Amino acid sequence: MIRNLFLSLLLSGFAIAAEKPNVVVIMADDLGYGDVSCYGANSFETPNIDQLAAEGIKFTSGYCSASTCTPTRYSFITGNYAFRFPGTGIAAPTAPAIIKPDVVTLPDLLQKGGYKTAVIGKWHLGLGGENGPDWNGELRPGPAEIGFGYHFLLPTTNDRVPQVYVENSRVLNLDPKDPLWVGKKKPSEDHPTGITHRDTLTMDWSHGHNQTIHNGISRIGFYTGGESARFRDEDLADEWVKQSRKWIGENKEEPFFLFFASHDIHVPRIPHERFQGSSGLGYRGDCIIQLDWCVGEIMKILDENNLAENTLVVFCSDNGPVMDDGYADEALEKLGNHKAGGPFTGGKYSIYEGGTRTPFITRWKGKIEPGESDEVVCTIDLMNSLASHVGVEIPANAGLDSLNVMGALLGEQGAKGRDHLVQQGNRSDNLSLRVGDWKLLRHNKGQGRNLVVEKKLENTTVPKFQLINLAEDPGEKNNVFEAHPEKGEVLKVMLEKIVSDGRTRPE
Ligand code: NG6
Ligand code: CA
Repeated sequence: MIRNLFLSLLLSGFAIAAEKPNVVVIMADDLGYGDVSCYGANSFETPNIDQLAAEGIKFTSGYCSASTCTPTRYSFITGNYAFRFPGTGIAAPTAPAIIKPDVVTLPDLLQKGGYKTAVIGKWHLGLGGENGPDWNGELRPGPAEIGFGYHFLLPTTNDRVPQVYVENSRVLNLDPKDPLWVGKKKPSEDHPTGITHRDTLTMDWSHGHNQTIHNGISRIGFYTGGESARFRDEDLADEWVKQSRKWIGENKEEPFFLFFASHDIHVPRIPHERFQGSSGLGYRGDCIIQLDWCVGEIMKILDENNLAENTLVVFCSDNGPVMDDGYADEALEKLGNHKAGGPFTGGKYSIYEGGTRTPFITRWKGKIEPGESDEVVCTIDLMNSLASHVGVEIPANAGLDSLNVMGALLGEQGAKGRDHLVQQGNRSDNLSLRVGDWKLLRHNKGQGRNLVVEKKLENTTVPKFQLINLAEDPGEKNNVFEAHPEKGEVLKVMLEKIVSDGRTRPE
């Protein structure tokens, strides 16, 4: 009896020693540094995100690791720079699972640490084996095989087909009598597309995005069937919140990790009717208001369950802003004075700061002292930081580029963020390297993308190498490579070594 008491005291002592907060990572889609009011937007308000920042740490050098979706998400989950792994670029609707079951992931490590894990929202990391997704059967491998105990997904990204939810490896509400077919080729001569039925569209396309039509919007890719499983674009945000409320309610007794992968503000930007017109900036702005609402709801869910004081919330984005990304949704026309990239140059697809430096906020009530931090932190670091914090060891051959910056994420006195960071563009050989205030940009083929985010996307000719002093020139206007040749050379060699070494996390 006494021995048992002693044992249980000892065990509970250990439980206290390894601090295991719940973790909610809210990743926005295509949200720029200047797209929320606490980061300088003044054409509209984002009160919930502002409140999160006021209660936590607002990072001024918070990054995602790439300026498009799939590679950033790949790196967030695996801790590996995506440029090292071919096949991690923007995934097609029929892409097989990009992260194979044998890869050690962030959710794997947290599961090992006793966490319940879930991803709710946009996936865009492929599903299924070599032949791609089996839409009418089991969509494996997928999130379930790489550490997520539960998933409720938009399988690709919503400008790509199909518009169905996937819950625990199956398309939800699918009627076997009406199978879902998804493919790259037009299924029949008379299959309506954004080209043949352009006059029926409720939102016109501007480039690409002119294949199968669903909900009045034409998409990338073709599909037929699965009518009973199809959703309305307007309802996505509500669905993510609803499923999160349910999952958190059911899993709050154990430590949990929720990856809340919002689709806002990716194209097609179709906010719920109640948000339409709310920003004055057209649907792009309205989707930011919708995203802000989601953040407020997640905070409410934590409060309702009395969880705010033992939950670390991380708010981030998967890449920087873009205006016209394939639909005529008036993002550019209604922009006014709004600066989606804040003070930075470039946006989605680019290796300028606007492509990867985004809003980045951490909040943990009662633990994190509210404030602002200029330490460099990146979504790729969450794997090492969280696993280390909860006391789970990372195998030597995993999380190759994930660094432990937990002290910085928690705002601990004197704690440092990264001393260097590689940023990847749309082309995986366009890389930049930030070391302190210095930044080297390498455009391997001399082609950059949309340096000015307030312009239609285009390729721009740029020097192969540029050197920038971010402290003096955050807008990356002055290439000082020739004025500081030694500095430029040092960074060039360092970048080459980072690429050829195959890892940056010390062994
Ligand atoms: C591009 C698409 C763009 C968007 C992007 C992926 C065209 C012309 N452009 O190829 O609309 O879908 O891929 O965005 O098709 S991401 O945020 O998911 O990476
Ligand atoms: Ca994105």
